[in-house]
Amino acid sequence: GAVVNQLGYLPGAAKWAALPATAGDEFRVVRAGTNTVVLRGRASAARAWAPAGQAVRLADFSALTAPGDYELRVDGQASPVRIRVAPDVYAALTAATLKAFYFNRASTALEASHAGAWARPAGHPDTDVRVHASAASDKRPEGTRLSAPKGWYDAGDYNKYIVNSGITVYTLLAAYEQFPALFKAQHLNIPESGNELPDVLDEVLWNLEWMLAMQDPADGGVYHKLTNKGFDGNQMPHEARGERYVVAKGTAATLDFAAVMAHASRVFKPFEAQRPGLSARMRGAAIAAWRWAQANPQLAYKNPPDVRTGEYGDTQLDDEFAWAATELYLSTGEAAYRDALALDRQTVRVPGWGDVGGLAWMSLAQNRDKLSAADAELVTKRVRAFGDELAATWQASAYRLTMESPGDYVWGSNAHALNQALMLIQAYRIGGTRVQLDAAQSVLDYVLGRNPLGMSYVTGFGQRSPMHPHHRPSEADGVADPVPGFIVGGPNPGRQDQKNCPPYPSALPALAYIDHGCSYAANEVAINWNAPLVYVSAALQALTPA
Ligand code: G3I
Ligand code: 9MR
Repeated sequence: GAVVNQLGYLPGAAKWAALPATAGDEFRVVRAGTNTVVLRGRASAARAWAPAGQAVRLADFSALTAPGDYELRVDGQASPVRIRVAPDVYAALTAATLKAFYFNRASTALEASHAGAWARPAGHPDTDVRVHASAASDKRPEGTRLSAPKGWYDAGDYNKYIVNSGITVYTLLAAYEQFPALFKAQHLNIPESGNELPDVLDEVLWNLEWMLAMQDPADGGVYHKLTNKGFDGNQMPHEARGERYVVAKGTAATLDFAAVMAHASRVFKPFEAQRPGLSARMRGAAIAAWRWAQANPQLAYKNPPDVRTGEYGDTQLDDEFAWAATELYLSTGEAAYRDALALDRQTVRVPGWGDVGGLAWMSLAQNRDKLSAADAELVTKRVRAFGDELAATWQASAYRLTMESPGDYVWGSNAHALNQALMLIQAYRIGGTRVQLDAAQSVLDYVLGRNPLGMSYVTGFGQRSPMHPHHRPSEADGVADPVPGFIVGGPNPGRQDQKNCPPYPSALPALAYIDHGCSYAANEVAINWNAPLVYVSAALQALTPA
């Protein structure tokens, strides 16, 4: 049948439904539970949409702006589809997707007063981890004991990875930086709620404190990850007691750390009275990390033979250098960092854990007042042009979606879509055009149900959402509902799951998905996938004209 955003639409937003090719020509919107027609329209002609190997028609009901509950009725379609229009349709989503980070906290018990049915004992204290052979140094030989508690579990597994933490923390802090009013008004019911910081900053500090402990004070280098040697079984955190290690320092981890700490030092600067010395400490940590990376520019991480947890390996490090240089320049104003950035040689791309160049452009766009007139103009031009490209893809798409190419449907495709939206929003914010905002909205609609599977990919949200994410606590806690507020990776024709997992119903890019705990390639959760959902849902609320 017809599919829409299952949470609904902001009054002023663009509103699209996708209809089967067999749908009739006319659609009507009626007040829920009545036959009172408030809008009539004609569906677009059927067009083939390659990612799902099927033809689709579209209904544009953007003219429906009055808040309320409605039904979309389409000629030739038996069941009507519920539609909500309201200014607060995404408020609970933004809060829950941020609260999900709290649910993934390491080293602490989740109390029922904050976690409800998903309360659990503390796991992974990480106060006594060993230096792995790959990370050994003179002052810290193999086997040295370190303390690096807190942080978030990366995903469905219980390990902590600096590279993936980097983009995640940045995205959350950027959301706060760009839309502070929304986050200051938020009450997440986390242990720190009600203290002198906005909840989002308290939550991010949980991970930043861990990250700071991952830097070797002797040389500024940063360990790539803190993990077990192999993945844990399907156990609760407190039952997973495998030996923990810090593994190899690496250039990508150290540069991502430098970028995040430099950025965080700016975000926390106004909170000097509440957190004395924190901003300066982060800035110092960023500078020390940068120096280490200058001396070790090519240490691409690879798992040592005895370490089998997530690799987050990346050999292309230009973008990490550019991002770190950008953040250090914006935090210190020092010309050396601006020169290292080599702005004119960087292209704008959709960010991801292994390609962080887009984050540099995002910070530059936000801080054009700190750039020379020529650089500010270049940033404006490039970021807008990239937004125009994505918006043109959206306009030409039979599904009205930026996810048009097979390469978009990677492991974590839902987050790739959201990061496209994030870049569209950067363009819109610096004098871009309305189509960029509308294209970003369509991405949110896609992950919340306007997709060929009719799935809202966020646990606990929408009429049909994942019940069996690859997330150890959700699988092992004995609670029927998964931990709420997590977006799953989504369709991934690569289907890199284990052989004994059930087959996917389809291998087509936008259909290659299965709601099964076995499927880490399509149904895992991850911190770097939730962060752009927090960002995009907040941005659309803040930016969509009423
Ligand atoms: O870069 C290539 C691209 O050139 C090629 O066209 C494409 C075709 O398949 O593949 C691209 O590489 C992919 C890579 O991600 C970059 O996107 C790999 O196929 C794909 O297997 C790889 O997936 C990563 C996965 O770990 C396996 O390493 C995911 O991005 C990454 O999100 C995921 O992260 C895991 C952690 O390791 C462990 N914790 C859970 C987390 C989420 O599943
Ligand atoms: O749970 C792990 C998940 O976080 C990773 O994304 C995935 C791929 O690296 O691996 C999962 O762990 C599985 C491991 O690779 C093989 N044995 C079974 C583990 C749980 O399904």
